[in-house]
Amino acid sequence: MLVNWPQRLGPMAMALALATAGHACELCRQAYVTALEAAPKASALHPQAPVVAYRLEVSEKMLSPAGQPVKVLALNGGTPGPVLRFREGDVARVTVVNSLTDETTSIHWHGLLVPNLEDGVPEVTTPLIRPGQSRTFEFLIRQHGTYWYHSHTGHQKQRGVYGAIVIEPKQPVVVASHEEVVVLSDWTDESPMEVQRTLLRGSDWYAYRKGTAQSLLGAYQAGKLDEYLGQQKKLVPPMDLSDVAFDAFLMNGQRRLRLAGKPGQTTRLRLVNAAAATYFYLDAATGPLKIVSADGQDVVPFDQKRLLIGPAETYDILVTTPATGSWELRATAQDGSGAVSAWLGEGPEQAAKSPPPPGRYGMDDYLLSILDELDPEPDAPESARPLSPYLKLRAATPHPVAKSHRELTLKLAGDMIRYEWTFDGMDPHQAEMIKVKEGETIRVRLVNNTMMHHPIHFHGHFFRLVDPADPNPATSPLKHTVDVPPMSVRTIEFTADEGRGDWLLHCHLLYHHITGMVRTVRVTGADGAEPPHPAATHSMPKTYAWGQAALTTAAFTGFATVQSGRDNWNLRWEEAVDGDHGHEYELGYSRYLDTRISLHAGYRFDTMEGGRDGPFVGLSYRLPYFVDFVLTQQAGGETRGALMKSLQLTDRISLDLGLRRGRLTGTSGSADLRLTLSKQFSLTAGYSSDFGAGVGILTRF
Ligand SMILES: [Cu+2]
Repeated sequence: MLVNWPQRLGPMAMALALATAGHACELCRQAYVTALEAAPKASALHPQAPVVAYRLEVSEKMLSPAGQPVKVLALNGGTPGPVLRFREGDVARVTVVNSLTDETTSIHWHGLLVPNLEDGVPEVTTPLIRPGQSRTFEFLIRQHGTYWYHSHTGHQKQRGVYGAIVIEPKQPVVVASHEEVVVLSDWTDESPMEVQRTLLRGSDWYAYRKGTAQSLLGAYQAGKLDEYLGQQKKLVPPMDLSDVAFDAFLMNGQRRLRLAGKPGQTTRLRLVNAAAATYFYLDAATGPLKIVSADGQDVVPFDQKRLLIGPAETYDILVTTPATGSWELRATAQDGSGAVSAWLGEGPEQAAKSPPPPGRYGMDDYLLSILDELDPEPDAPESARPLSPYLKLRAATPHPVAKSHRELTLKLAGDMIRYEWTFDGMDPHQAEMIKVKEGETIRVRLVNNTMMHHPIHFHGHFFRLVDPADPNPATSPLKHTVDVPPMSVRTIEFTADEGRGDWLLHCHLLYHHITGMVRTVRVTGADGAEPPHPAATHSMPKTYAWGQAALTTAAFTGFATVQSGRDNWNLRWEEAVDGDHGHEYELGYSRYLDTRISLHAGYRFDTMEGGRDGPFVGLSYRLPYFVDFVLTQQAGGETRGALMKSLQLTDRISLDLGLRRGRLTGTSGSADLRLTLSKQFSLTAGYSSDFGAGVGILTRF
């Protein structure tokens, strides 16, 4: 039927029909949003409820989070933004003012139960807030506890747009005489776009800077050479607790925080992990932490010596300040790269402990320890580097448990080499959204097939953390964010009872979210009725460019690429310095298919021995030990195979090897040693059969 359309309608009519269909769809999306906007707001629906209003202005400001003045995105002039305080039953009215000159912004209310339109995900649920514009959010406060808000636009959360939300219960419950809000975050003086670019280009720079880079020598010295080589053989990337090297870790925007804590006083600490990419271990000098709430939900109080708090999670803990002294509450980054502390009380300082540093090698041991902890022996002691204390979390009041559910599995997938993170290996632009009928209960198995932790957040709902062996599911914890440890599974269950619309499910590590670890859950009517338009994709910056050039006494070589999703546009060149040996330039396109295969096409200009100009097609295939094999066929009869391998000898020294054989151009090879000097520069020395021996400098741009 469809095949016959063009003949019937003619190409012009066909084009018009398609254009109109697309346009109509955009129009119906606008009509849908307009209707939502026109519907009565919370203050009209609940006229008796007190309205608590705030104004949040997003603007650019020079601040010094890590000591040096740098541009920060501030909220009302600072970061974090003000603590928004409400009482259960209030109507929140928050006006977000965008005072940025050339960027849109957004605010998402993390963990709050709000109508879909108020959820704050730009374009998916809520219109953009353009420069100079403002938007007023309104929603009824239907819960209590510690939550937070943050921008859901690009990298703005990393740049400072976040703050805490504190909601008192309807009937005040005093569990502590005093309370403090502590917002944890990570800060980098680099622009987060530059961080993302550094991660995408596959640079080891951050690992090197943190002293966590892996190398042949390091593995040998640690007695883990067999394991290291075994992983290289199986194409398992090096273990990595975190991707980025940060310049500072902060509490309430400060590198050292002093909290009021009178001797003998018990303080309720409302902890929010607003970091873009950091898990923290919390230790208190006063002893075990008494946890009373997790993700805003009251839990049966329990003691935890050391608390792992993932990005986007919140915990409320009770700490009693002893009679004398100043007591440290220390948050140590999970990768051991730094810490930040708050001090309670006055007098001689009592330091908290830090967790033992993570092993740089020994991934097998680490994975075994995770499995042990997920399924612990009775009375097993708390690990020195514990997982999140989910096994100890019990809801303070029972909640209903659905009698039946539909089950689905999402695989948390990652390609460390390309730095691409997904659910099920699928680009969010192509992946089908998950459709759930209103009232339906869905159980999602989050299967982490990667070597990293991922904090998975679901918008607008609480989910139940499912433990099939739990005899009392009615008190299983309710959360909005769950840490899924490496190579393990967490199961969550939610009922779609927070209204129709598109709700995001995503990894809260910002740099993962941006590469594509995100999925839309569409809650349809109970009969499956949907809005008349497709879900908008949560668009995040996805085009980045980078390159590298080496100038030695023998040759000028390098490459540059523009990457957008799985597409790359590439330029590659090599040219002898003396001009006698000719040059070879390639201009091309490549498409990344999966971890092992990419396809190439382009044009080659080759004046070296046996070379010629002409178009080529080819593919590259990744062999065990991360050896790349590239096969190209050029017009004019040149068939070429090349093998490439980069060996990390020590933290700073790598050896790049290349071997190439062409039907017309013969065999050539090269070996180059590189010594890392800085993020941009390396020294290089090597030999190539085409250009001879040379020393020089390599720059990454
Ligand atoms: Cu992730």
